[in-house]
Amino acid sequence: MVKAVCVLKGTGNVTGVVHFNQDGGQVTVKGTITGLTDGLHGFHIHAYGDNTNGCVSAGPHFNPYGKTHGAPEDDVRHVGDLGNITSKDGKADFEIKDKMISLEGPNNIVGRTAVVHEKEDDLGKGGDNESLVTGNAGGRLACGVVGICQ
Ligand SMILES: [Cu+2]
Ligand SMILES: [Zn+2]
Repeated sequence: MVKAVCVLKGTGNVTGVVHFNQDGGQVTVKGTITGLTDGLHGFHIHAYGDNTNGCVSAGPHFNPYGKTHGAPEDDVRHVGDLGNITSKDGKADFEIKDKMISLEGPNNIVGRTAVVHEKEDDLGKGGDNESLVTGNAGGRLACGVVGICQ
């Protein structure tokens, strides 16, 4: 089984660790992120493993097929669209099972950046142009490059 991990950091007090385990055509994404305001926060894989100028250097959502932004369960979505995570009492414990991201092949997210956002991702249903690009999820609070582990 291929496994990867990502440590998220930013300029504020949001930090976290996210594990990715591939099992056949599905990847389980399991993580804990602390320091978020309570409620929903967009969580995506962005295209580049570059954090030289902070999380903004990671570029747009990972989108190898040139689709518009969507929900994880949509056929039309960016590969990197993992939806929202929910924080409660300053802590987000989450588990996402996704059939589009992969730890190998064309949809490989290894070497790319996981980002948690300031606001809720509207999943492409916000009715404006930005919704179809970023889901209006706002600023990038913390991020980290996804790397292979044992
Ligand atoms: Cu994002
Ligand atoms: Zn997207």
